[in-house]
Amino acid sequence: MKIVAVDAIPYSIPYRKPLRFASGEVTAAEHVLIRVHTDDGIVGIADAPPRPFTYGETQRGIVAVVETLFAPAVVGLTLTQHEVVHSRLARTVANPVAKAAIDMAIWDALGRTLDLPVTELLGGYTDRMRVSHMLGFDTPAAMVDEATRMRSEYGIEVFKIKVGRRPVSLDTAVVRALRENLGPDVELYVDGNRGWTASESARAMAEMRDLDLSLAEELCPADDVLGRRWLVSQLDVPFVADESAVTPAEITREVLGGSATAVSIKTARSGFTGARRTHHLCEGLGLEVVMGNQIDGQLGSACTVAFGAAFDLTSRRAGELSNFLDMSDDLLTEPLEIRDGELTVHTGAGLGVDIDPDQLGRYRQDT
Ligand code: MUC
Ligand code: MG
Repeated sequence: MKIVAVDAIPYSIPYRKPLRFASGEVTAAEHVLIRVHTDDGIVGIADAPPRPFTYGETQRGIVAVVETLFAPAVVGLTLTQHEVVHSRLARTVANPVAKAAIDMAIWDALGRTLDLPVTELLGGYTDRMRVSHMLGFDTPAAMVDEATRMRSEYGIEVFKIKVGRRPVSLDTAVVRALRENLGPDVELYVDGNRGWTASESARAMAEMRDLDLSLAEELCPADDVLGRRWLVSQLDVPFVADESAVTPAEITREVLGGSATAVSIKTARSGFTGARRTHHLCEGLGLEVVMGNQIDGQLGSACTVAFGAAFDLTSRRAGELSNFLDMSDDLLTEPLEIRDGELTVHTGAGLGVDIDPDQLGRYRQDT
């Protein structure tokens, strides 16, 4: 049960179709595979997807910080010392994605050691989640086509629409076209990645009042403190804090300050230990929660569904679990499958998924 080594392996897999949004775009999954080795010969895995435009972490930076700082901090600990790992890594204020992947690979190694699924160790509430698909910037017709295909091929009935462009009518036209073409029964919500000002957001939300949106996420920057409070106070849907509130302390500040009324939990930047803290805080505060997507591949999505399915609160809403469908390939031996709009947690030990060594050999960038 003792950690003896941590590897950080950079790899790159192209996207079939780039994902564009107000704060950036992703054309390839340039991620880092984290492997935690134990003295029993167990190997736990997790994925670190750098999002430089949001948190400043890069692929090379993640490899470097894991090798020089975080691996030495956890080697020698046992797999059950989640709180020691958390406190040692938390000395570093930034690098949420690198820290999260180490935490989740340790949980995977623990599950494999005990021959139990991580989702059961975390909470074991259910075995599946409904899926929400994230639609990146495009024309109204292309976004309607994509949503229609996701609905007919995978049964997905929930869509998060990226907004935050100027003029706001570029986006409001998309949302209107989606509602008109998909009908009243699909769930639609919007995510601005801080692209609009508070007043542009207010204008756009007023223009879309008849479109039955269920949530609005990060429409304007949290640092526009009074503007955002003013915006949130006039909305009739929950306002989701995503990149503005990563830690429990940030969530507390945003919510008590009136700048958010719901929270996106992303295992890719919180790990399981941090996400569990966030879940408990949200439950205590009575906040709605969305399991978010950090533009994850299949390994990252396996982590999100393992955590989301573990609790009542996190499994109520559809989780953002489908962006791996836009990748040209992936690393797992058995692909994740979305059926009838749901993703089921793999039932094996740990995360229940394994890396295909040939696939890793093909896409890794360090050999
Ligand atoms: C999201 O919900 O914002 C886009 C940028 C990022 O960090 O995550 C994605 C999705
Ligand atoms: Mg977001």
